[in-house]
Amino acid sequence: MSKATEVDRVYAAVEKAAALAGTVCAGDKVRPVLTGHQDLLDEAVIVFSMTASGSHSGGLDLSMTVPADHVDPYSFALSEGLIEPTDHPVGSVISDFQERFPVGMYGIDVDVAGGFKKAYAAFPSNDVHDLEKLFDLPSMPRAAAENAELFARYGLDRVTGVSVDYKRHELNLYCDRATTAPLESDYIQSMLREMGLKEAGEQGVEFAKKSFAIYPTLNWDSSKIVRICFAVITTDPETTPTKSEPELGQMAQYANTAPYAYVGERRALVYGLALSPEKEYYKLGAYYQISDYQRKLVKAFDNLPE
Ligand code: GPP
Ligand code: MG
Repeated sequence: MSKATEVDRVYAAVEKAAALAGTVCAGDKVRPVLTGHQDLLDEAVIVFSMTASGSHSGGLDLSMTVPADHVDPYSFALSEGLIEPTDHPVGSVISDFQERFPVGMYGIDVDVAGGFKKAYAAFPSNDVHDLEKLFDLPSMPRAAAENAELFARYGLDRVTGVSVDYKRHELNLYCDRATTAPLESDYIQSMLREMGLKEAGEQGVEFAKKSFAIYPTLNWDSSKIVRICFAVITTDPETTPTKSEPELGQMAQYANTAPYAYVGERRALVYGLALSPEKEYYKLGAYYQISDYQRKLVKAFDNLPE
């Protein structure tokens, strides 16, 4: 397929996912990102993630992987005028990371209605890093080091990478589980309590037990943990973190109809249960394109005993 056709192919899928998620897709925000990465579109891992929301659409994000030898997503966004330069440390995380660590992969994230939103930087996959190493980055929120002991006690001290949200001024620490063994209910609830976050309901706990990744969100304003997300990877559209409507219905429709490009296989889905001090909400990402890495994860985690 020609490069222009590749952009149109992915853009059409983004529009379809946006309509399903009940949000608009702004061509002038999404197309520059696709065009700027057009050579990568056939190979990239691409996810369309919706946020389930009580009253209205919580929006849709497009995320795609960007190889480490490509211009990083933050530099790309600056050079394309998709974001303004800033003095806030949020603007230095990716360059601090690059200066000190090998990069396995970047990721770029666009709110399809609002524009460029996040950059991801991941360590090489055979090189999961101790959280401690990140404390040396001058741009790290102090909340990372201040919660180090707590993170270590709950096994959240080995990170695969970080994401930086330039709109919300937040940083996520992605912690993959080293095992597929289900988490214990007590572990989940006491972690939430100690972090000052809302405790999960019964359905939420059952869901969180099957997490393949857990990621806390920090900001630069306080040492408190902003929220945590339990993520479950599956091909089963019934694996929902809630039974409440209308979120359940929104997620079921999305899980069963979101566009995806790997014909003949089941759709790979990542459900998220996010808990802040006051509220819980749900996310659902449908992989539009996957790699063998996601296939392996799905296989490992989908076959967990109930
Ligand atoms: C998790 O963050 C999303 C990803 C890891 C998508 C990455 C996929 C790529 C193909 C790069 P989130 O969106 O749940 O976090 P938050 O809502 O805190 O921004
Ligand atoms: Mg997202």
